[in-house]
Amino acid sequence: MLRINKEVELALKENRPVVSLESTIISHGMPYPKNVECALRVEEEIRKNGAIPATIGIIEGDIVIGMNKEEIEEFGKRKGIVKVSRRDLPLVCSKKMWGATTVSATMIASKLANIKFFVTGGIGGVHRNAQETFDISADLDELSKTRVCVICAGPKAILDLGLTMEYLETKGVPVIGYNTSCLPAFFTNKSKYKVDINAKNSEEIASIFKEQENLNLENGILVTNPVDEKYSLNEAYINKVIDEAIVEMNKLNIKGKDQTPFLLSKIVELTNGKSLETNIELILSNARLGASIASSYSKL
Ligand code: PSU
Ligand code: MN
Repeated sequence: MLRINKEVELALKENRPVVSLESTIISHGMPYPKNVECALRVEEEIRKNGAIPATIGIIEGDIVIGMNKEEIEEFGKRKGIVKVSRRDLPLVCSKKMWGATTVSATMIASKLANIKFFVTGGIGGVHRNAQETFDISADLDELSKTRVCVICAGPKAILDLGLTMEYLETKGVPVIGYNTSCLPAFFTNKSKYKVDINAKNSEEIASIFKEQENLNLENGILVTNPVDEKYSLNEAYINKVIDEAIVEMNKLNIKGKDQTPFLLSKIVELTNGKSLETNIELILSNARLGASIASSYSKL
């Protein structure tokens, strides 16, 4: 069921730093060919910073830990790859299908393979108007039960950031800011919400995760890394774009797991590709931080 590539397997055996990556971002988060280019650059960045990358996806029912270049290319192009969260895992695996793993499914796969650090762009969260729709990403519940350190650029402003923070608090998930006291919001490097702790370097974050293990707390922790000021979009501008995209989504009656992919591609369209550039830069930055936390951890 798990197919771990040799390089990753050896690194794990020798306690060298390994960082996992998701595949929904490739199949449903960005257009081709930028998605493939980005996925390969992220892997390169992780290597340059001293860790081994392991991009995770499901191929004909096998959970692949550490896809090769050809497989990543296929995830970027192939039509009909299912977006897989926790609830979809047994279905896609038993039917021997192809599946792109979201944050929740990638956390589960990482834990199964004993990978402790996972880099992504943004996590899912509590959607705006969730009071009526009940739309809360499975990513948040996964963080409450699977001990993996997830490095992201914060929840996107397509979500309700305040409710997302409340939910994480209820579920016992610590939210760490990397050199920031306020929660970054993906396309923008700040928001009006506070993180639980401002960590100054990767050693500090590695030791928080170590403590989580020592205390035998089963849940994950969330590291939020603000996008570089140079690529951070203007808050008023991006919020206007997001509002417009949400109106369009409701008009088309798009529901459930199709909402996030729709909003992401609509935002790329409405910003003439500007949001995509920011998206790529923030993932690269998260990759550098993730590799550095994983390296610090292996020295503890
Ligand atoms: N945020 C992004 N890009 C993405 C996603 C989130 O900036 O591609 C993906 C991740 O895989 C995340 C998923 O786990 O969307 C959340 O989907 P939903 O909102 O349906 O739970
Ligand atoms: Mn949802």
